[in-house]
Amino acid sequence: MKRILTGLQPTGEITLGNYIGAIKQIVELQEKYDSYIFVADLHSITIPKDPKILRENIRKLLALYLACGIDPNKNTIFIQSENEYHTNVSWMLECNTYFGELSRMTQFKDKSKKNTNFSSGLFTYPVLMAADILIYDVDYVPVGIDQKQHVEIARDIADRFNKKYGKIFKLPDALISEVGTKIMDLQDPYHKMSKSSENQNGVIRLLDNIDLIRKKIMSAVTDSESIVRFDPDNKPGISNLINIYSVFTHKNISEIEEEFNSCNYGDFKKSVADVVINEISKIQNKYDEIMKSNQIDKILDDGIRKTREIAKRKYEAMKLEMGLGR
Ligand code: ATP
Ligand code: LTN
Repeated sequence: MKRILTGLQPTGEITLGNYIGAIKQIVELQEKYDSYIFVADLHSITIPKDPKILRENIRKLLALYLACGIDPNKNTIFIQSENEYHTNVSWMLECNTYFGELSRMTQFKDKSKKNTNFSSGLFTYPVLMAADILIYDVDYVPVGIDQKQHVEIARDIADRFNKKYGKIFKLPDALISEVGTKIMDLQDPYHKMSKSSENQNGVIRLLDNIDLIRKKIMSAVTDSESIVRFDPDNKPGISNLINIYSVFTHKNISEIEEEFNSCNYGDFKKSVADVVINEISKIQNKYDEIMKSNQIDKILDDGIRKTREIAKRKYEAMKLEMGLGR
């Protein structure tokens, strides 16, 4: 069985973008792959975090994984920092990664621009991500398009390492979902909807109050043409809503354009809000139940036991080939 792995950062409550770009994909893929999903808490501290909030976010994210349909019987679920081999392996890979290639990462360029005093972790972040992936001999890494470059560098690092030290790693491929790959901010449809966005009105969070979700969709930025037509360059707001509607209804773009061809934007937005709310309210109900139960700890104990064993084997194999230790 082919293996997939992905992780989300506990940087805040997850958004509709994360749900569509990452979680929904895993829920489909878990049926036919050996699936690993984790909470990338070590990645989240590349930008300083309040410890108390971080710990709460880790738990919330895990509960949301389950509430969104990630099945613990079909997935190995764990927290990155509980598996110390990830950082060990990351260091060994870092010593086989060039400064130049990390400097070309667009996410690093964007995030470092926002903060002049950024940590070196922000720079080496893709190497830790490569360790997360390469430890498990993963075939595919389901991610949104913004992470594609990081999966590609993981592949380059693996290939270089294999050529230098012998075949230790499997070369992974990114798996990008076709529809709704990039959900845009509702107030600023030129930028992706992001957990850490400053303007709350453009971002739908899975735990937002249902009335607030409707309000955010109804006030999404559109254009003056008043025709529901998919044209991301000229009509990014409406195209984004079409994308969202398409994901939740499984209708394709031309079917949607036809369905709303004589509707105004208000009617279209109402339909978008209805389908989004229908799905999110089910998730919220499950989330409340999960938070009240103690199932998360049991799942994590199983996950860490299994992943530590796998990671230790890879780490030992790397050490041997690299001449480290006795
Ligand atoms: P941050 O604001 O902290 O950078 P983020 O919302 O961009 O967070 P990540 O934790 O970086 O989210 O990403 C988690 C997963 O969700 C990744 O696979 C990423 O590609 C996907 N993702 C994030 N934002 C979107 C989006 N707007 N549309 C589709 N997929 C997304
Ligand atoms: N960098 C990713 C989170 C992440 C990840 C991974 C995704 C860390 N390690 C390994 C896939 C595979 C992000 O910010 N979304």
